[in-house]
Amino acid sequence: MRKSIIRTAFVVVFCLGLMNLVMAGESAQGKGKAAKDVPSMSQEEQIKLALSAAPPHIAKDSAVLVFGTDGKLKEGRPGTNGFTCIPTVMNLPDPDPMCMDAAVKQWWGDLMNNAPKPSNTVPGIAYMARGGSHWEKDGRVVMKEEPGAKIVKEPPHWMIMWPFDAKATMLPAAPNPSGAYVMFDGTPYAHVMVYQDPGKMK
Ligand SMILES: [Cu+2]
Repeated sequence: MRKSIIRTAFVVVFCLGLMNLVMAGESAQGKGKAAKDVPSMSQEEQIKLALSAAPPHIAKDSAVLVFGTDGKLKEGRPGTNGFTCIPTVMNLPDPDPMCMDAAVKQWWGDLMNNAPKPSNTVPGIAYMARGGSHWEKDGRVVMKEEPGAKIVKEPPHWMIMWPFDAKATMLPAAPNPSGAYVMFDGTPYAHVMVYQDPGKMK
């Protein structure tokens, strides 16, 4: 009797363990699918791509995060200037690397963790010299993929991560020929987009 209870317990624990493994494998696969191209690159390729987001004088001393085989970001190399570069933001086929200061790293981490609002206490700066993409629905920029939303490309730009309000600042709330707008206007993750090529900054 005692023995069979122990055996049953063992089988249950073993099966739960297997289930966890399978689930971990599935979620890693899900992430891998969205991030297919970049995480399959070598560490050196990912570092090179990440650093292409910032002007050379910033890139040369920046830390870099790269995707490990588990699809999660890990340290690719340390830095000394307070900036961190990642090889992709949205994991779309078009490369969209970003270099960010400490405040944006915090902002970005909060966004990735679905925090209700960013916790950076000072405005942050981020560079996307290769450009990027956003989701757009009915002419409005939306934060996430949703039914009816399409991907729209962004030219090379840099950003100020601080919850500016389009009405209060009188800045546009959508991309326009002036080259500046408040992205995610009306949300805690609002920030100013500046269509100016960081690659030309010195
Ligand atoms: Cu933006």
